[in-house]
Amino acid sequence: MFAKLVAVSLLTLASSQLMAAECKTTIDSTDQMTFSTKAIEIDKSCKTFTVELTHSGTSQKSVMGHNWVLSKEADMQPIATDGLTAGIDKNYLKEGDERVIAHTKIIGAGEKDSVTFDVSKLNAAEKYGFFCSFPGHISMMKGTVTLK
Ligand SMILES: [Cu+2]
Repeated sequence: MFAKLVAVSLLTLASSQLMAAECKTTIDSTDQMTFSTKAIEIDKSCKTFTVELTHSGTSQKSVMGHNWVLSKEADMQPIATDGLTAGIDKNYLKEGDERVIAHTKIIGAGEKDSVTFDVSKLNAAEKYGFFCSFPGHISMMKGTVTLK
């Protein structure tokens, strides 16, 4: 009887923690070639995670466009390099690049886009990062993604 009560209250606790986890975040990008955050933490209890990208600048996307791309940390620069020639219509990403875990489209001032991905694609032992693949932006526009 006691054990059953404990099990029930543990279940209740677990589900309230699930509900408490924030499984989405909003990131702003600017005319100064910056993201509003350098680090994203994803709670392991999230089944999916959503990133909404906004652009608070005044430049159109052909001039100062930004996207949000998620990959393993080691794949970030190679993905950006391979995306250089893809063009803005392909979001400066090589078509079918399997190293890309998730990405938004390239947006300009006043626009927004969001992407939702399965958290099960991430492994706690691996290092992940995010960046903008617009040519030249990865040097300033990047950060870490941690599963915790
Ligand atoms: Cu950018």
